[in-house]
Amino acid sequence: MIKLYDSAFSPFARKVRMTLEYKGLNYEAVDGLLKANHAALKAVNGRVEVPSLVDDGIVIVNSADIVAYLDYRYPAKRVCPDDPAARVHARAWERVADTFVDPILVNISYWKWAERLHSGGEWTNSMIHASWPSCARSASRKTPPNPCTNFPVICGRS
Ligand SMILES: N[C@@H](CCC(=O)N[C@@H](CS)C(=O)NCC(=O)O)C(=O)O
Repeated sequence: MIKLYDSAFSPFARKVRMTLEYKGLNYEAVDGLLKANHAALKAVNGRVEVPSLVDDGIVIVNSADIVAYLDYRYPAKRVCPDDPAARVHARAWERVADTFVDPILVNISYWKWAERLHSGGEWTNSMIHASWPSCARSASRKTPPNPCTNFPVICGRS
């Protein structure tokens, strides 16, 4: 059975969870950031980061690599398009989400809720401004029809 070192607070782990669920794969999720699971996670990933995935003795770390592995190993219901141009487009969106969109969402949701100092406000505004050129570039790229348009969240279409 696939084992996912997960965390409800991690947007990277959420990306992997969404991929597993979209593909209908059975998996066991453990909260990798719980103190009780620290040693187990460290044994598979020296950086002690989620998401980390173990499948049939293979350890994969880093969300983009995990998604790419799952698409290759379980090709039914692919999340990344086969067409080369569409693939480049999808990866560009993934990078924008990983570097800008998710940190902004985390900052204005979890940390705001947890009343962390510096959440929301200036930091969020500066991130939104910094991310704008990348978002605009990704949105304006011409891309061929995408085979997974029926999965709006991953492909960014509705
Ligand atoms: N580039 C990595 C980033 C993973 C990452 O930053 N994970 C964070 C949670 S979002 C983590 O595990 N941090 C360890 C900690 O908080 O102790 C990926 O895409 O998977």
